[in-house]
Amino acid sequence: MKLSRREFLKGAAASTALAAIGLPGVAAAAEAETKWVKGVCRYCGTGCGVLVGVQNGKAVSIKGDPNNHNQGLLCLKGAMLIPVIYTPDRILEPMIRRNGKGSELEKVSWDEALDFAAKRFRDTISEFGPNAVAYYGSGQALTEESYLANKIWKAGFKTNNVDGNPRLCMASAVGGYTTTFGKDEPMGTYYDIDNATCFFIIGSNTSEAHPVLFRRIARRKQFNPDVKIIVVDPRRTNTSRIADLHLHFKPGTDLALLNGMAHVIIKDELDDYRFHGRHCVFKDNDGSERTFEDYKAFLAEYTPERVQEITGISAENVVKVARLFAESPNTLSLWCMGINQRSYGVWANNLIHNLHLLTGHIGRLGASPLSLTGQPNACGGVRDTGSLSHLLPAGRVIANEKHRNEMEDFWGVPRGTIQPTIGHHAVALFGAMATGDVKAVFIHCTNPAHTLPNLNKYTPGLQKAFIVQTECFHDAETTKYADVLLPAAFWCETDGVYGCTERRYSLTEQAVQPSGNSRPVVNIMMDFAKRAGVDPKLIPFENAADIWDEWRTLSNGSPYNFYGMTRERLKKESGIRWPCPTEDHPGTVLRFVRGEDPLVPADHPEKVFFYGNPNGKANILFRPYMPPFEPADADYPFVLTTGRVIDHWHTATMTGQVPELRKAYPGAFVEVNPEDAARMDIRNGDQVVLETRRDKMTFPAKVTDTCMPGLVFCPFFDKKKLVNRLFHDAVDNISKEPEYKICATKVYKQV
Ligand code: MGD
Ligand code: MGD
Ligand code: SF4
Repeated sequence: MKLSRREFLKGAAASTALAAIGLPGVAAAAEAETKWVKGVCRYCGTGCGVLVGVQNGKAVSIKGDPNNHNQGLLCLKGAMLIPVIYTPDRILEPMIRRNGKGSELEKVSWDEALDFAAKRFRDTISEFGPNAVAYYGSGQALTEESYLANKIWKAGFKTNNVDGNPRLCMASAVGGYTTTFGKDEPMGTYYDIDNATCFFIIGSNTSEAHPVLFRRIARRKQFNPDVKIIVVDPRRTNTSRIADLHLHFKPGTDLALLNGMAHVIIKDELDDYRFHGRHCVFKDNDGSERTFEDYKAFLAEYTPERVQEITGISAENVVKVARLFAESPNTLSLWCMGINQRSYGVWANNLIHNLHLLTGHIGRLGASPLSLTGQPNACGGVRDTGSLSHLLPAGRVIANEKHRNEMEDFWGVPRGTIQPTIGHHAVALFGAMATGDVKAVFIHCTNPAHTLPNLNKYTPGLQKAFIVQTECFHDAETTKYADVLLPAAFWCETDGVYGCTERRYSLTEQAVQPSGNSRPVVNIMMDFAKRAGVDPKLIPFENAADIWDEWRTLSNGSPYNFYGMTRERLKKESGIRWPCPTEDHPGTVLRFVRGEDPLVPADHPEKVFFYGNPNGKANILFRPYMPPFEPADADYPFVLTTGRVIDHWHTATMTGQVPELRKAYPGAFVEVNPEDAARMDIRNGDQVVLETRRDKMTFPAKVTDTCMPGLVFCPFFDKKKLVNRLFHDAVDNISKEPEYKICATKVYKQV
């Protein structure tokens, strides 16, 4: 049955309204005895507020928080969180492998496990120096955990080998914001969705990856049919089904399209000369200043016809999309991994910003370049706390001596404690483990044995290095390599802050006691660090609330100021957006805008002030088109792309525990276009081989027009089919984020 777009919109708008029907429900009679505890959904960067229902000390139900931005709504994953807490797969006791890799994990006491782990770290540092140890963290860890780990490793162990999975995810967005605006994090918020008149959705399958936001977009369209939705994606997804214009194009060619749009906008005089003349500086790729005329000359080659040749998008549609973008009263760009996970991901981010700066679609409600964050706390926990190998908290960088000194003074350690050289980024870290340069790693809240690119190359590192891992579920692939496995309290069994896409920080309060012998990770880390020789003065905390207070104080005076968000306030309110410098400040909707953002002086002569750069202006950067690292060729004629499905979270260690979600997607598959399938005599369910330059694997075929001809798609949730074994490990030169979206492959039917 084919649905009309109108019918689809209605369905799309309704499909995520699960909280309203109470899932899983609380019996009406028991409702009165239920205590509701406020928190945030454990899964995606949408950051929906939740209320956890507790009876007799047990979490029994969940519903959307009506006071948070999601207005009481949750998607199916969020609504099904409760059974994940109590799955029999939970790790309930500390364990060690006394006789090395390959031996059995044995249950031991906390003392024995922590002493075993700490001794190995202490011995490694004294024999090989601090850079022989590392921390590999997560955009799903609580803010307090990431801030603490960053401090322990950089100032305590004195190594900058602190990185994590946001490197696989948001690093290109960070690179984009910092190279264009001087500081990371978006200026926009979810209110932009309610005010946009044109959505430019590029490289984001919002309907599956950010379902509650997708519902908000669909509703905006449903009630305002003149609002235009443009989707730029080589796949026909549920997101593209609500689009007025879907550009189904050759993967990896976005840079040409984005430059082509800028070309048309300037040629048709649709640029906002007044805006970019006052607020922007044009810069060549080498950083040198250029003029608007130089920019025009740079764009000259990106004619609609040339863009058509590169991308496969008709010249007519290149003109159409450029005009829609520029002429709409308020254009909102939303993007995610189709842009970030690319060998030129930072450049692609810059080119989206260029379009907003050129047209002046920025600094008003509904007009913004809003990068969608994937994980629930990649923004608040990792980007803002600077828990990556080249960063320090609140927008500081390792390479800047003044920044290092500021942090040394704040943390009370001697000047020179923080190393001046950056540490290993994620992919390089696992390479250094394989060569033996890094010998002991603390892995927290991430599953790299499943999610790193080119797995055959990097699992030897996990096999060789000493691994201390905090986890909740035995199912995680990385536990196979753990020498010490530490059971972590899960989600509402502990308390901490998550910061989502829109600079909003929300607190999850502890609702129930940790299962079995699991413990809050901040306590595990502090105990471990002290045993491993870190000066206890560096860790003067009792709990997460103390750590939050230190971090909040540190943010004061910085461009990430959230000093006004006390723990008490976060308990009362359902999320606050920074900047929020004082306890009576309501938080900021429009960043960089006078009268809205408290960091813009009230008497500043300009309405918009990009204070992230010293000159107060944003950069319009000249970024030429570059092809992906491994395009299809005569030997490997298909492009393989990977990504998500709505019902599973990453490696399915959590969603896989819920029968309803598991049944929706029991295993991985490969999507093949009907034309390609007919040529190769492939039918639904046939076993199809994907063979790349790294490895080959078989998957059941799903014949569907989702992919354009020449493209195949595999989800990566299935640990029985580790599709990342097929992928290369090329990374973006600036952000070091891997290109998970494009690799060349052969496709054939298994005989
Ligand atoms: P993906 O499926 O990775 O999801 O959210 P998304 O980025 O929206 O890929 C996005 C889209 O990029 C796909 O539709 C793909 O076809 C398209 N794409 C591929 N190549 C190109 C290209 O060259 N150009 C363009 N323009 N598009 C391309 C990711 C986000 O989701 C993240 S980062 C995380 S961490 C969360 N994970 C997650 C999850 O695991 N499951 C679910 N259900 N939701 C999640 N939400 C978050
Ligand atoms: P997750 O399944 O989210 O995947 O990669 P990972 O972070 O490796 O891993 C989280 C782990 O933490 C799980 O093992 C979970 O059981 C555990 N966990 C859950 N809750 C807790 C807790 O409270 N405490 C502790 N200690 N542990 C907990 C995600 C990564 O994958 C990301 S973010 C991206 S964007 C990349 N996307 C991507 C892609 O698009 N394609 C391909 N092919 N690969 C990709 N890999 C990357
Ligand atoms: Fe959770 Fe994301 Fe679903 Fe909201 S949209 S309920 S944050 S998974």
